[in-house]
Amino acid sequence: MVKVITNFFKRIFSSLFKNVGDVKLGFYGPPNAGKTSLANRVCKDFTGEEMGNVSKVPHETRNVQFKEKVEIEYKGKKMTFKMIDTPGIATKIDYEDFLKYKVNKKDAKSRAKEATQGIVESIKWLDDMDIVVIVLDASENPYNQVNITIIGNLVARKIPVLIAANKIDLKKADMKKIEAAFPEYDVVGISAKKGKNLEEFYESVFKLSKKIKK
Ligand SMILES: Nc1nc2c(ncn2[C@@H]2O[C@H](COP(=O)(O)OP(=O)(O)OP(=O)(O)O)[C@@H](O)[C@H]2O)c(=O)[nH]1
Ligand SMILES: [Mg+2]
Repeated sequence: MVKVITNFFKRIFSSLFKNVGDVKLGFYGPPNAGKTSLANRVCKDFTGEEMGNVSKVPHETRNVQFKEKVEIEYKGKKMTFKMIDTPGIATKIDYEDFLKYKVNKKDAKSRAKEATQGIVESIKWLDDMDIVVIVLDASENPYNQVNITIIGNLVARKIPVLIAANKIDLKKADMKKIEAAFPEYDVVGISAKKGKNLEEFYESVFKLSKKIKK
């Protein structure tokens, strides 16, 4: 009987507060930007485990992958996240692009097919996110259809967005250009690979979590 009553109150409580429980943190962005590298870095820091494979070949992540109960600590404060690493979103996938990475034709074709399905999956999961980190390569031109489409989708769904300008260790990285492209969003420059500026990243994620619509 006690259990029935507890469950009843739990149900009422969670229907009142949609975001009760762990914060669903999605990593979105174009292929090869470093989403998995960043997700791995965060996971490794706080759980000791990694999330998935990293590769210089684009579309390495072709299925949405999850890590539950990642407790991030920043300046003595703790928050628990469900992390979601997603396949890179692209407007065009051509199997021939994989051939230059010494992927054989058959594998390149199946990689292209899986990558296309992966994009559909990424978009499908968007609705489920509480907050989203858009991971961009800071050495590349930020003005492109993919970035604009992802941000537009998030704004329409009122999902708080943080832009992580990754690969700031590269000479070509241009933070000013990224900031100028997205003046109305928080932009944090990081290097997932070298572990640069992660503290600032965690601070921004905590700040972002306060913006979740109840
Ligand atoms: N120089 C540099 N390279 C990085 C950094 N972060 C990731 N990389 C490299 O960028 C490539 C792509 O990294 P991933 O983490 O697989 O990128 P992703 O966004 O998950 O890519 P998809 O799964 O294909 O969408 C790899 O070769 C990484 O080693 C960084 O901070 N600096
Ligand atoms: Mg990936």
